[in-house]
Amino acid sequence: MKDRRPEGIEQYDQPAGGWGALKAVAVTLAHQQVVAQGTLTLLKANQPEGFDCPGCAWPDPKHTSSFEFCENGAKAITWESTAKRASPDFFANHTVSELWNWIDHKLEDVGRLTSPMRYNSATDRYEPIEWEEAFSVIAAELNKLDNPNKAEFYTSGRASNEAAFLFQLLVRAYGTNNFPDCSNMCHEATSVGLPQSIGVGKGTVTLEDFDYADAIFSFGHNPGTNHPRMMTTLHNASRRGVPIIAFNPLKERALERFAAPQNPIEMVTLSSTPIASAYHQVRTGGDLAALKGMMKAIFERDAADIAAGGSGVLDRAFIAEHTVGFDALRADVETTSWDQIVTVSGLTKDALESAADVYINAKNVIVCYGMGITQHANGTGNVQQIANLLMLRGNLGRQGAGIAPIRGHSNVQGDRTVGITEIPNKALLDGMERAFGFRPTAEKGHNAIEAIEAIIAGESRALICLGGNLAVAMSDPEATWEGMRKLDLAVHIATKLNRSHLITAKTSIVLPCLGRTDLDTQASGPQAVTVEDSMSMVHASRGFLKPPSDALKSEPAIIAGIAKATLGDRYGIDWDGLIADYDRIRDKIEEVFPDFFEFNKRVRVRGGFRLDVPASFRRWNTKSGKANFLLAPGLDEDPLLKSPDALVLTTIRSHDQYNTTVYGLDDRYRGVFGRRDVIFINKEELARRGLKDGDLIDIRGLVGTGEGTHIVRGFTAVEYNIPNGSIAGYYPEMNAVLSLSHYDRQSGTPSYKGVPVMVSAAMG
Ligand SMILES: Nc1nc2c(c(=O)[nH]1)N[C@H]1C(S)=C(S)[C@@H](COP(=O)(O)OP(=O)(O)OC[C@H]3O[C@@H](n4cnc5c(=O)[nH]c(N)nc54)[C@H](O)[C@@H]3O)O[C@H]1N2
Ligand SMILES: Nc1nc2c(c(=O)[nH]1)N[C@H]1C(S)=C(S)[C@@H](COP(=O)(O)OP(=O)(O)OC[C@H]3O[C@@H](n4cnc5c(=O)[nH]c(N)nc54)[C@H](O)[C@@H]3O)O[C@H]1N2
Ligand SMILES: [Mo]
Repeated sequence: MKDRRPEGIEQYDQPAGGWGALKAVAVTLAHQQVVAQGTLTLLKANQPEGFDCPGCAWPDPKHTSSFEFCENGAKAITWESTAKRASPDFFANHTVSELWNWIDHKLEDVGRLTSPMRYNSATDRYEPIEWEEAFSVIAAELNKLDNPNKAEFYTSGRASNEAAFLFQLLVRAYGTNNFPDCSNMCHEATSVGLPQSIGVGKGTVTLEDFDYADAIFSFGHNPGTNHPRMMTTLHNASRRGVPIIAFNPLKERALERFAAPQNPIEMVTLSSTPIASAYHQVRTGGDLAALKGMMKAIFERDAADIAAGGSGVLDRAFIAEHTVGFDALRADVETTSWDQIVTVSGLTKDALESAADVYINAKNVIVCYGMGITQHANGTGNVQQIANLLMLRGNLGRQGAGIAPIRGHSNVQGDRTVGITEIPNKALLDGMERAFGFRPTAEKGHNAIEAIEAIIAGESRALICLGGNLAVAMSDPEATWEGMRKLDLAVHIATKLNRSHLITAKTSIVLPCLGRTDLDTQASGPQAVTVEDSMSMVHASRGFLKPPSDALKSEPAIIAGIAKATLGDRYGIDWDGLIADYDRIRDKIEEVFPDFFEFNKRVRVRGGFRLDVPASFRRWNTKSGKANFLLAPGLDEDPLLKSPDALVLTTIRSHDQYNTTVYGLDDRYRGVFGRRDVIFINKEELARRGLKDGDLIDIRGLVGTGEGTHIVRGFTAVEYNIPNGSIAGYYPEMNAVLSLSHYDRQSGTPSYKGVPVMVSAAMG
């Protein structure tokens, strides 16, 4: 049986976690040559005196007494603390044209960057440059622009609060709000959708709430791979008998069965705990229909209960006191037919009714969700329907209940909190004026899509990236890369080499920075930075490893260097003073954002502190002063998906990658080994096209003409358990079929998980 499958494709029968996870870590440590130092490093991750793991934004338990084992956290840490180096010698030996042909995995695997480098087009190589010279070249280019809105300033979510705050200070003092950031590609539908619904763009639950939940729903996220520490929470909930209901087109292994590496009995007996009590394989893009189906069933149960003399199943007191818009929502849901709901969601009425029953029978419900919900043309609508579902039974603002968007990058939420936004509100502008004596422009700036559009149009001339790999993370690389090559200035503050650095502009500079695990020493001594997790807990992070090279600077120091060279003494900002002691940066953060009161004091308390999330206390910062039931008319997430031959492609992460960072070519839990050039598709859809398991196929995106060609050729079709109409492939390889024009109009989030495509046998 096994040898009839395509090469590298196997059935994976083990639970997630367990010995497989420990083995994977041992292999990673050895490969990165950090065995002794690495193991020690892992023990300090997410400990009160240690550093914040750069792996994800899942919170730490309050009483971190034991080491929380996490396979993918270990990979993220090891990848950063590697003994390998991308030194000037390396760049002398390889032209940029040569490096361009390397796969993404190999580029980052060269190791940590050790010296500032500038691209020389005559030699086609990156060559060393002194820091001060780099800063003055950047300053000259920025000051050459006749309008500050011609520069784009990208933030990836690993930047600390201190780095992000200084970055926004630099950019606002320079004079623009062009803040494309990774959140625009990620949870922006949350940041835009939830303020309208409940008055705050953040989750309402804390980690402790999971101990009091009576049911947990999981929509479109894959914690076994992307937030492995969440498995401890789900594992404990499952053992308490709490139903966990998953909605996901793919049967993700960790949501099915998980063996906790912390649990000696499960490890020794090779046993595991079932996680999801019900697994609904919703069609890609079918969540809006599934959510409306659940609500429809709830309304039907409610009517039946009242007819039988009961008091109904809704929390009518909550709805009356705390919400507006209930009647309109009910009308919208009741006029949607079961036929439509079943067709679009791909789930039976029975399945949706049983999910509704679990919801109704639980006193306290938490709904968790991830990219399967947000990265759709109606991502904002999806998020708001989740809020509606919770509001029906008052599952907001009380213990054990609430909404839990599971954030991606370890500080993506904090970066937004401290001012990375293209639409500054009055409080932010007032705060900046109070703290720095100047009022920044209020003019709306660019988000990620708008920034790329402006770059392609030739309107934006400079791009400065605080981390990340924007060119690869974005849709439509063909069009994006061509645009970026026309820039006058591209600057990347980075730990490792990636493809974005190889897309050279007239002037291209790579500035190597310290990572989370590295010791950061400034004039006043060793520094700590702070981060905010998915549940609004702010805490300190202190690296302790000897930096990979003496030439490295911290992100705050690099930003200050660019600022001093570019702005001189504009507004009298004491950049050197801020860098000498990060407490001073935190004092400024507190001045701008009063929620950070007594910042330096509170962050020194073990475990840190929680920022105020008004909706957690039933305070609704909305225009109506109440929580709003909001409508998402219709069911079709996207009319573009309607073509009869179209399949809906969703782009997913393997178990061996961190966004565009590809640690290795395996995806253990999905049974894929040594390759990523695969498309998951079911037997029926294969047969319908005269194809079979292992055939080579071409995938053509159906949105957007006149941009890139939107074709990926010669990938291998892998027969997989996935609903009709849905297929899946890996990000970033599949970004080539995506159009830049295909995104959620409300939030700007690209539709990475709902891409209409045609699939056919590979040509030639
Ligand atoms: N190891 C590791 N950790 C990470 C990351 C990483 O790449 N690697 N990335 C970090 C970042 S920035 C982020 S944002 C998070 C991402 O974490 P997740 O939110 O888990 O993101 P994905 O893996 O892209 O997709 C999540 C799930 O959505 C499902 N899905 C796809 N389409 C649909 C749909 O239409 N409906 C539903 N209901 N489900 C769907 C997929 O099958 C997959 O299981 O993880 C963070 N943590
Ligand atoms: N098709 C498709 N596209 C997607 C997604 C998808 O699901 N499908 N997901 C989207 C999502 S959720 C996100 S968040 C984006 C991610 O987009 P980005 O955040 O831009 O990308 P990353 O891959 O996380 O960035 C990796 C690079 O960050 C740099 N780096 C690592 N650590 C540090 C550090 O400490 N400091 C600095 N300065 N640099 C560092 C390294 O050079 C590394 O190469 O991609 C988006 N793109
Ligand atoms: Mo993300």
